[in-house]
Amino acid sequence: MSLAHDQSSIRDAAPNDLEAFWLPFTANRSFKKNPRIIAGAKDMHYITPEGRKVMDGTAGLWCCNAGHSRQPVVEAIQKQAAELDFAPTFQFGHPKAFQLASRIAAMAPGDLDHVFFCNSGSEAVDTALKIALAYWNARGQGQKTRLIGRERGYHGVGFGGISVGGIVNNRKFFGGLLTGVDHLPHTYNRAEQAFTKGQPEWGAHLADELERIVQLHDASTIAAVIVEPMAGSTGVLPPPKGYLERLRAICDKYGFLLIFDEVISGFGRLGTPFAAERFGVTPDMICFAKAVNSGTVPMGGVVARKGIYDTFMKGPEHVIELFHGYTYSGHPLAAAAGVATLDLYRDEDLFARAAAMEEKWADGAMTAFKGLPNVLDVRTMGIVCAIDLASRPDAVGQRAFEVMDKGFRDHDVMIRITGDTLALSPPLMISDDQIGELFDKVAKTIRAVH
Ligand code: PXG
Repeated sequence: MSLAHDQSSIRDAAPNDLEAFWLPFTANRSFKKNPRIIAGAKDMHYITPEGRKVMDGTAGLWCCNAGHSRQPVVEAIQKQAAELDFAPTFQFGHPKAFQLASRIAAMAPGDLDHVFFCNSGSEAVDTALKIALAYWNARGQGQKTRLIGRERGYHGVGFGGISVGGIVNNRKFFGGLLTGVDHLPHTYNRAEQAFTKGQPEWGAHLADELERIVQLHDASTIAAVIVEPMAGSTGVLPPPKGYLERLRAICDKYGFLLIFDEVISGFGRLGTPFAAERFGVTPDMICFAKAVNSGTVPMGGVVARKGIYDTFMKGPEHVIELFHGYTYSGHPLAAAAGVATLDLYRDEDLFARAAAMEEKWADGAMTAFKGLPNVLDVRTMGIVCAIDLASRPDAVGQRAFEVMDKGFRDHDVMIRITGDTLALSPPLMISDDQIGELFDKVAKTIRAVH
């Protein structure tokens, strides 16, 4: 291509044309007719191109737990870009990735001591599933290949993640998926659980469905069970009291690896570094992403127990132990942002702060939303709240969509939706007053949509 041609194609490209970008998980045609554009962010707010401040009720997409464009994180990324932009982590290494791995391992419970980096939650899930399969192989039990997920589970959009996931629309258009997958039932029952703060009393027995799956397939074929300790994306489903403990006990009884997908629940969202700690249940692997660096640079990872890592560290020392990894595993910018973000979480004591705010958050949410028109249920856990709205008979999801849209345009608040459920999960730096302001804005918006 000649330079002249090059320049003319640059000139021909219309500035800010919305057509070329195919937006993910978005109604593209509707968006492009009437877009919601964000041009800036600081602390608790997004800023529109016209300079309007919109309160971030969702920490982006459950990412920005430290708040937006925080100075220490910004500076760490700038400094890292100038000092070392990229270095491979295949057969080489750089200090920030080691530093961040050590920090995350120290935060993780028990002997979850080893961190494998990737670039998203989806890759974290695929990585954990592959480690599980390779682990049994390395132990001479290669027949253990079956993976157990859960209905209404969200584990990203890779083929592994949608196979063990349980969201119908994320699965039904994409063919046969992985074979040898089965699913536990989800844990939500409105009649038993509506308007619960924290963990519902009802539902621990649903973990026993794993026993039924064992009867069907035999324990010798099952490699791992993967669940979100608190299902997030599917509408916020806190685990029933005793449920995760039972799941752990059944996995131990039969020798299955238990994987917690903490892509949403990690890094303080539930008031502890990981939800595993809050619930007192230690899995064999934890998937993380998003808030590891407050959403600033794409990063995900898997924390694995020492016994899993050690299983691979055998044989001749020059041979690669796990044939898996991504070009950007432990990318310097993501890792530097991670170290600076973990410093910020520590220095501002943001996880303990979230734990201390939880009661006020839960009480405030119930007061603000229970009894509003069309509200069928309100659930809270940590600094998370879900509000189920009644679906319009002819248009599932439309009422929540209108709340999200109107919230952004008329009430200066960003709300996340899934189906007809609204989800709130603001940055953990939110103040008491801002909690009141957020609930006020959301309640006003719900009232404004019929
Ligand atoms: N696991 C879990 C539990 C997640 O919540 C992923 C894996 C995939 O992460 P990536 O980085 O590949 O997107 C997620 C992502 C929502 C929402 O509105 C949630 C997610 C992503 C987008 C929207 O609830 N979670």
